[in-house]
Amino acid sequence: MIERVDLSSAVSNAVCTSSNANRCVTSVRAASPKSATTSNTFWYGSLRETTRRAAVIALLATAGGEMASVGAAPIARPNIVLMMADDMGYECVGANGSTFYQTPHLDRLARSGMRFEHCYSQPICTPSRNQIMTGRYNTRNYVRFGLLHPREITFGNVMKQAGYRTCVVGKWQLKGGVNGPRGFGFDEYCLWQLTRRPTRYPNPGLEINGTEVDYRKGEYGPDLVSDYLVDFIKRHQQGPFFAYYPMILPHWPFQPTPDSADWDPQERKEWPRRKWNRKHFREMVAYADKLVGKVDNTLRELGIRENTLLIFTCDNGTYKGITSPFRGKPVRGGKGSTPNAGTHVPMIASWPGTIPSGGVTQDLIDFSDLLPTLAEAGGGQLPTDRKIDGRSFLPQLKGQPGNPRDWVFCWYQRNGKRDGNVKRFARNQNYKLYHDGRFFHIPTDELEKRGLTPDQIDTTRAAVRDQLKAVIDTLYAEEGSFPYKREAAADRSGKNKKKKKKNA
Ligand SMILES: [Ca+2]
Repeated sequence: MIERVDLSSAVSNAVCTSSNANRCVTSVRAASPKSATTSNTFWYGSLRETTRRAAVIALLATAGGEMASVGAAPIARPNIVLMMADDMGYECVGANGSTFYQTPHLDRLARSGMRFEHCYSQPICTPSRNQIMTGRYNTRNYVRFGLLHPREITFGNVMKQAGYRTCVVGKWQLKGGVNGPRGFGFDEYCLWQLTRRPTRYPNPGLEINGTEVDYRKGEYGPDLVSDYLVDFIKRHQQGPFFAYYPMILPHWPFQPTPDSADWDPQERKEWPRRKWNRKHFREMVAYADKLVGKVDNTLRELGIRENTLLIFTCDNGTYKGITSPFRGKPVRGGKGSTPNAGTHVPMIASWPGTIPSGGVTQDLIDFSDLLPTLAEAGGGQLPTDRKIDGRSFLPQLKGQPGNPRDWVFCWYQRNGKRDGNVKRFARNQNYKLYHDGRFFHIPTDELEKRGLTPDQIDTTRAAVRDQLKAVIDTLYAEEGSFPYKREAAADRSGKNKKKKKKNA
């Protein structure tokens, strides 16, 4: 049943602000509880599970001994905005060396803050989102594509417990039903692909705080979710607030943005693959950058920029059909694969007055590090009933040596099957070792075509290989404690099968 609802109460006024009221929504309905759970109540969306999980988190928050304080010294609590583009590899940012893509706002953030040359994501969306939100390697909590297990605790939960107002806007794709984002600690949300999968760019369908909203007047999805974020920031400018912005751009379908010469506000469909091209991808990267600038400028205009830690990264490498000129050579996108083209991503952090300007660091970062870093910045506490793999890099942001990593780790299997096709590797800035023994010197073999032969492995390289092997062995030994075996098995037997949707 479709329930007509009053926009003023059901949808945040961000949807119909004075600036966009003339192109406001044309169709709104409350998301039905059925659409939240469909055939998959075993997994998520069940009231019982949500209640049980909330109780666990509340218990963790009140049982002092159960939680570990991350930061010992009193700290000023900054606002935090974490932006994560979708499918935009390291080679797509001007500050990283691109002259092909136009990213003036990101370049300005890099100049005002710190740029990371060795940040590594997972090869594809859901694995990265699981890891960045929970601070845990996929080996511990990854069930399958398109799902974050409801018993996981995210940086949303941690920051909310720390007293932050929390919001998530952009792309979700982690199931959970209308209550999912709130269960993961977010007070508010404006998302694409929560309980359904409509189009995302021109005339999109979104879900806003439990309400499905369909747009039909030429609106652009990335504008709408960033409008919501700007409004959230304005409403909570007294802080502290935490906003997680997993951006919709510049993921396929590659088609015109409102800034493109061929923009068509009447377009209702996602363009088919045969029409995708690099020109539009390039324009989408520029638009993503523009939205980064929109958030940055909002913080400036409100006078809270110096009290806000702003981080930009990306969930995985560029789509494989896009080859970009970069530092004098062509770089083919490698989304879905483990070499640099799939996992080497941009990261820029800006916090004027706290992060020294113009810094470039070689320190290793992986996606498990975000949660402890945000927790330390905000005085949050990490759950102690589970292993958190990340390491805070807040000291480095403050210009201190900190405790940088010697390695990063990746456990990757898109469908979650714990079989012989799982890829595991550990790496540092220059060397990368896979579980099967393949060992690469990345600066001379970025595509991982050759591998080091025994005669190329001197004592120095052998020591590195031994160190990386110890990392893999340790984490491999812990795989048996994966807590969601029963659910994963049921999922694969078809018990929890949901109708197939287009993979996005
Ligand atoms: Ca992605």
